[in-house]
Amino acid sequence: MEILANSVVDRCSSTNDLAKTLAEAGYPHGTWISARVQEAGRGRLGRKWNSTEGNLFLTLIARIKRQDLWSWIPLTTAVGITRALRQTFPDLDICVKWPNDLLLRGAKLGGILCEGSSSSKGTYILIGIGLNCAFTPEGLDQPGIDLTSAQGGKLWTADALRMKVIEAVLDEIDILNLRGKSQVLQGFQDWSAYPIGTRVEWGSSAQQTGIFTGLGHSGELRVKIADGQEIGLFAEDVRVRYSDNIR
Ligand code: BT5
Repeated sequence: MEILANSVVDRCSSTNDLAKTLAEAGYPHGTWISARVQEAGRGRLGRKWNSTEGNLFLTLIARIKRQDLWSWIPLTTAVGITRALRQTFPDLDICVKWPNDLLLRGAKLGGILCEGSSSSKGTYILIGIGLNCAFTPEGLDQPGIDLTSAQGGKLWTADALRMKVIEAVLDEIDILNLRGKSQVLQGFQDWSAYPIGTRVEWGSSAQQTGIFTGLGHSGELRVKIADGQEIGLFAEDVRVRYSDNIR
């Protein structure tokens, strides 16, 4: 099947799979592909992404020369989308939950799945974005939310928001490339779902807990653990210890 770059297909397994085909064919930075339905939408660590029609499913190809910036792409994407959504929906207190979640009222509004690869056509990162525009899927194993219901019912579709999201992410990556991490760090500081000083936990054991102290050079979450030592978390699922800490 030929895939038309920068287009919306009716259905596919995952837009990250279609984007991979495009990236392997040499398509440049900024190329995107979106689908109305994903039959095997995925999250991180083998989890599923509910992908029924109405919400946004989108993947962008990023080709970034500076390797030291690659690990910042998930957070840069989250900050860029948050910036755009806050402009469009000034009454909604949309937050970034490190490293890849968009939250609203403590519930999941969107998620980001970045997958990197390298081939004869160069190195690229696939930035997969799922955003609940029109409705919240039923049967999620954690609280979810969508823009339409959060806004009081005026229908917001994927079609209305797709180009805003694409432009916002590409702009934020441009600024990262040109000026470094300061804008992403500022966005994260302003919109993080929990502030520095919050007690967080990760992994399956309640003993894996510490105090969030900031972000490290690679965008990792720095936490101070029981013995006073500071460690970095790179891809763990971090939970806030007390739910009243979440904005
Ligand atoms: C993510 O994973 O949050 C990344 C999701 C990325 C989805 C996009 S859609 C376009 C592109 N193509 C793909 O195949 N994927 C990307 P993670 O942090 O692992 O969160 C997954 C968890 O979120 C699930 O286990 C559920 O608990 C929850 N979840 C699933 N679907 C959801 C939805 N539509 N809204 C809110 N939460 C959801």
